Amino acid sequence: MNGKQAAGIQAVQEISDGMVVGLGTGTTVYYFLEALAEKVKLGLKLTGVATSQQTVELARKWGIPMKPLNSVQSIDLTIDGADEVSPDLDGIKGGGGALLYEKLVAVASKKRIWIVDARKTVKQLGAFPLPVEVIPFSWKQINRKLENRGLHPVLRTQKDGSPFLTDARHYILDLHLNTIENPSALANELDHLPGLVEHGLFLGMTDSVIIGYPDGHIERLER
Ligand code: DER
Repeated sequence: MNGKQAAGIQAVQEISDGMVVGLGTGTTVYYFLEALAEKVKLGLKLTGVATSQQTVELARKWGIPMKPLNSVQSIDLTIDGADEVSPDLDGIKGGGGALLYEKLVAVASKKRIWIVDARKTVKQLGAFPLPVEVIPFSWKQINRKLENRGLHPVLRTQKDGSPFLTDARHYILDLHLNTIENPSALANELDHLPGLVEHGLFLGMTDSVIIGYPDGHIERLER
């Protein structure tokens, strides 16, 4: 077992019959979905709301019932991964390219839990490049603005060198910042940049974090 698997399996304990559950995206969530599917096979009733096509395909393969976000009134609990988690449970997300739909599902959720392995916990955010999702139509203008602000943007590309496309068909610029002194000030600045659709600073957007370790033991942080 690895830390991601331990965290993913542990998170299934949070799901009870009849819940509407936000299904995050990424390799840790993969283990959560795999374990959740076993409970569905044993009769657990739930409605999943996926945060990416990648998650839709996994949930469909494993028989987890789903509805689109627009078809549910609210979400009881969202389980998602994260790329970095700070001591005050702020985080950087978007490493998997799903940050826009993840944030929309997160803000529609009564409760949110992140599942991570121990490597994701940091003293200060920023070592992981901060993803920002931008509209292709004006990405070069936005890239220049971010460069002029000293935020070191790099266009995320696929193996063939073409721009990575999100499920919403946007581009992603990864900001290589090393450290982020004031996450809320940076989030506020990015929120007001025309053409920048969303960023990977998830501040105050989780209630708990389940940390998994390779020996299978679990730590849990509460807001
Ligand atoms: O894109 C995201 O925010 C995903 O949740 C992802 O980056 C989580 O990371 P993982 O694949 O290591 O679980």
